[in-house]
Amino acid sequence: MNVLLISANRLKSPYAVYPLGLDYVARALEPRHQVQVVDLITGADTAELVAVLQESPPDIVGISIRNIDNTDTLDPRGFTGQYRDLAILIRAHTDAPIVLGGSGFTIFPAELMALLKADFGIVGEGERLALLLDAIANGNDPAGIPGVILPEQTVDIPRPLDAHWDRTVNFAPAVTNYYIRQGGMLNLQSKRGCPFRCIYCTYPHIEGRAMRRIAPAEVAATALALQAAGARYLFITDSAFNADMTHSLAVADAFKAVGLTIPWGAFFAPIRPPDGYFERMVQSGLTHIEFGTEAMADAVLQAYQKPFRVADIQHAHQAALAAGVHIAHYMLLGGPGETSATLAETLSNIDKLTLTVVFFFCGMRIYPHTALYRLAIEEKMISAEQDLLEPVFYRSAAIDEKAIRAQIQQYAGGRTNWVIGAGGEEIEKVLTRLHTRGFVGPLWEFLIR
Ligand code: B12
Ligand code: SF4
Repeated sequence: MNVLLISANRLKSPYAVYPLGLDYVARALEPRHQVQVVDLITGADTAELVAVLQESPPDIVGISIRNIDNTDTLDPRGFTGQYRDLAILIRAHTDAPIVLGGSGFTIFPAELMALLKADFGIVGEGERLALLLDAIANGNDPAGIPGVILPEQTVDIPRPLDAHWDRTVNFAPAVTNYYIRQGGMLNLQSKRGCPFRCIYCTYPHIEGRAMRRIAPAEVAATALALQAAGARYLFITDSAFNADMTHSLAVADAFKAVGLTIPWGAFFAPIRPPDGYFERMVQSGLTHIEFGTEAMADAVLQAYQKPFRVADIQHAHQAALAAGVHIAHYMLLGGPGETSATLAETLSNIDKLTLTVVFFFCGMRIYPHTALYRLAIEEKMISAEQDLLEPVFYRSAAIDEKAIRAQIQQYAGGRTNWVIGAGGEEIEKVLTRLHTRGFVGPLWEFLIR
């Protein structure tokens, strides 16, 4: 079949993110099917998309839906209207069925199926599209394929793939070169799944709770291929790269063994590392750590069910600092247990962290399939029937978002390394300018104080 895969994400904040998921979907289809990828972030406009639909008419169109909104209460942006318009445009030029997938879709499948009037959806891992195409080609009922959903069907939770998954690194110039020119960042995975149970987090729902690891040599071979293709920086997109200390070290060692020379970064949980952990990471090229810290008051960390406490954060921070890596901490304020006193404790503890940049997100978005969702229903903040595609944020009874922001601003004074939200359009413009001038990576290191 002729398959057209569209990455619908146009968001360039904080920077443009390579649509990694489509590499896996494409690999599961090739060579039995002809796959063409259109990435809307690269500037492909309506006319170009229409030209693709007319010149090589697809038998099926897959739309990858990553972001629903930017989860930023200060500068809220939603994207579902764009996706609906995209589906209308596609429908106007082809009768081919539309299939939806992606991390955003996996959180809100029923809502997006209805909004985009799609024919099929795949929750979780899109490699299963291969099975759906077989069913369509053979006239079989696709309803029983795990993860495949049809319009108005009740949606089950994603079932992780049993099999190994492979990636076609997409070197199509129209896709890859854009990222190579704009900051040089490409991305890769070393495993899927997160075993932790943080109450607000969608990642275990999207990827599963069991960690499914990719052999370190294979991760390193992919990294080397990306470097050879022109990448100047790599981001490992694992939910928490260090959730498996042994595997993450093996991956880092494999990077070194294959002679990877470009820098890389990843999300880390601020849990206590074994001695020498970050040093070995740095020796293999790690330059940026993004800690998902969320709070620095033990009562709140406990309420969020984080797998660490303040002392662990301080320990991990010092260990990373000693290894000479750039450190950012991401905070998620205003969730269950937050009060003015816990916030004061968090701010004062953050203040003791040296040489870092801190991003403050004020307001915890309530997602289905999370403990926070169940709590919000119990507390009658939302109803079980409520549509959460439009963001709803948990409100701590003791402190509201405005008061949280005011308290941070008052404490922060003129600190330039304390950033509220993702930085909005202003940061996006600065990063785009720097990336165009040849700077590589996430660049938040320039804010470190
Ligand atoms: C890594 C990551 C980041 C990194 C990316 C760095 C980089 N260079 O890659 C950074 C930190 C920059 C980032 C930023 C943001 N992120 Co983010 N991020 C992730 C994360 C953890 C992994 C994404 C990923 O690459 N996965 C690996 C690939 C292989 O998987 P995948 O894309 O899901 O694809 C698979 C399936 O979804 C499916 N699939 C994908 N496409 C398609 C298409 C079809 C047709 C089919 C059938 C299947 C299919 O098959 C694929 C293979 O199995 C996800 C959470 C998660 N665990 O998924 C959040 C996530 C995508 N991010 C999210 C958000 C909100 C953001 C930001 C808007 C936050 C902000 N305010 O700044 C920005 C947006 C950035 C941008 N320009 O788009 C949300 C999106 C949901 C929402 N509320 O909208 C997520 C889901 C986290 C969450 N809160 O739940 N992010
Ligand atoms: S460690 Fe990170 S990815 Fe895992 S559940 Fe907690 S917040 Fe989510």
